[in-house]
Amino acid sequence: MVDIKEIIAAFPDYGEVVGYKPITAGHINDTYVVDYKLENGSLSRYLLQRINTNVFKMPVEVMENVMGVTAHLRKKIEAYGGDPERETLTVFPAKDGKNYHIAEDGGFWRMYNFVDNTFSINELTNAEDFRNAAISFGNFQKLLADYPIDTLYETIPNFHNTPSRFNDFKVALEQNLSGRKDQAQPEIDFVLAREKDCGVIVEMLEKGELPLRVTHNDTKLNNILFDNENKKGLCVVDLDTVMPGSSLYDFGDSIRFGANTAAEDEKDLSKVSLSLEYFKAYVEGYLESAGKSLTENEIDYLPFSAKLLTLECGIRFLGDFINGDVYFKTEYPEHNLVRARTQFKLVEDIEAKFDEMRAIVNEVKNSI
Ligand code: GN1
Ligand code: MG
Repeated sequence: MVDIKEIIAAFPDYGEVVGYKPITAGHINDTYVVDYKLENGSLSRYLLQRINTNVFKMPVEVMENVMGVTAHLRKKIEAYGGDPERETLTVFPAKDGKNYHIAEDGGFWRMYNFVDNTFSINELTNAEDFRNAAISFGNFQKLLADYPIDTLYETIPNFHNTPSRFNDFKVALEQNLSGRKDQAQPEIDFVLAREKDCGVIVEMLEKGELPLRVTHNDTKLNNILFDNENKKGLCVVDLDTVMPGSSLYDFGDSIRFGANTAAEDEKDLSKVSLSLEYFKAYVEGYLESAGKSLTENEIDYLPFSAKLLTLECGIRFLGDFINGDVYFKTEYPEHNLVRARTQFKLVEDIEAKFDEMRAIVNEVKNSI
């Protein structure tokens, strides 16, 4: 067990520590909220996170990316008259001046501001919230459009390289480290039947048919903080995977998570489907905010990206199940298999609705 007090002590004494608690957010890092009482009696809240170094093997470079990206965003936000303290994350260095602290057990920690008066969404109840999410991620992409892409470290190589994910999956099958391969034969067959889809985006990037951009790469709906006051997207968080990539990665992953009519780990597959209403709202918000900077191909492949990113995530969940749950946090033994099934059900539904999705993109494209 880590001694959180010791970790907190490595960061500046903002005031008296009056409380700290873990929050369950994300499948990778560990996050705590720390409350300080300041000298003037007011409370100030910070976010303390342990970066999962099994996943992020280059945590120092992750922090360099985060520092660079947040500095860039801060300047842009100031320029348009926004509030950089709330509209992007701020890293608070440790007492030794580094932007991280390595604990005795090797744990890699960092401190962020906690953006007050915000909420996050795990499951949508209306299309308007999703439209706002699209505007946030679209703006995020626009604000980073002139970021010097060559200065970004590729902190997880081949993160959205689906053929490389497919190969990892085949290795997992061969090794069958968990011995659970037999429990997942229909799901394995589902993946193997879709091998040829895997290379589409990567090959277009290689051929220059899609531009390389600075992308977020983990555009789950709950990686946006919404403003309590106006209910609009305020701050894009979870910047650890900001890397060079395709805009389609960000669009596709948003749809995978947000336009699913059920949770990412819903067991009842009859509840899992692609909401065309939510899809349309996201396309509208995204094209409204980022549309003018996108190429024809980037727009035309939006529906395909939803399918591919959902397939890819399912491949990763299933691979992790077969590897013995070594990557994603799980709450019960079959959790990764359940997540994979959900993704594959969604892929199937996207395949069934593909023409309608294309029609929606064309309709929205022609209206902007
Ligand atoms: C992980 O940490 P979190 O929950 O934001 C994963 C994403 C997956 C996602 C699936 C670094 O994101 O790639 O899409 O789970 N992050 C990493 O829910 O692998
Ligand atoms: Mg993440």
